[in-house]
Amino acid sequence: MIIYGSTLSPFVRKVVAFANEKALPFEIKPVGIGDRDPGFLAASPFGKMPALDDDGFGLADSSAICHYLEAKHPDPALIPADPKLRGRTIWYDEFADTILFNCGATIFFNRIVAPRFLGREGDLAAADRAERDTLPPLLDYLEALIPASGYLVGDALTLADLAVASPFANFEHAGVAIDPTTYPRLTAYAAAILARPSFAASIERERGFIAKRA
Ligand SMILES: N[C@@H](CCC(=O)N[C@@H](CS)C(=O)NCC(=O)O)C(=O)O
Repeated sequence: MIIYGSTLSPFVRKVVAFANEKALPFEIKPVGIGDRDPGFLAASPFGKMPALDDDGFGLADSSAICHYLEAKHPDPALIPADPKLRGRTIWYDEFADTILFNCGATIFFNRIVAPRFLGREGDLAAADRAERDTLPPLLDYLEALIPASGYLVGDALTLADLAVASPFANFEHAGVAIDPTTYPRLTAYAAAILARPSFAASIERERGFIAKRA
C-alpha cells in the first residue's frame, strides 16, 4: 500500500496515523504540491494529497481513504458503528478538515510553507490575524467539549481524535502558542493524541525537515 504526500499536510498526517493505529504496512511516497508523479495523479486526479494506491486501487481525499481502510480493516475500529457516535465522528473529521484546517493553513502557509519551501515571503499579517481572531473561537469550542476520557467520541480513540489533533502539529511548527491556562483540557488532549506512536514519528521527521529549510 502506498500513501502519497507529505505529513506536513494535516490530511496526510491523519491518514498515516490512521493506518499506523491499524498496524497496516505501507510506504509513504513523498510528493509535493504540483507534483506530476503519474502514480500520484492516477490516484488523485486533482493533484491533492493524500492519495492512496492499494494494490492498484487508487483513492484521493483523507476522509475517503480512512473510510475505505476502516471498511477493509475493521479492527481496531476507528469509526464507530453506533449511528450517533458515527455521526459525531464524521462531524469532527469534517470540522477539522474544513474550519480548523482553513485557519491553520493561513498560519502555516504564510509562516512556514511560503518562506521555507517556496522561497518567498508569506503574508505574516494574515497569519497573525488568523491566530489572533479566527483561532480562539475554535479553541474555545474544543476546550468546552473535550471529555475526561481524553477521546472526543465514545470514550475511545476514533478518527475524530486523529483528525482534530493533526492540525495542532502544524500550529506547533508555526509557533502558535496555545495557553495551557486558558485551554488546559485542549492542550493536554492534543499533546496526548500527538504523542501516540502513530503520530510521533511523523512529527519528529517534520521538525527535522522544517529546521533544515530555515
Ligand atoms: N479534502 C482533502 C484536502 C486535500 C488537500 O487540500 N491537500 C492539500 C495539502 S494540505 C493539497 O494537496 N493542496 C494542493 C493543491 O490544492 O493543489 C483531503 O481531506 O484529503
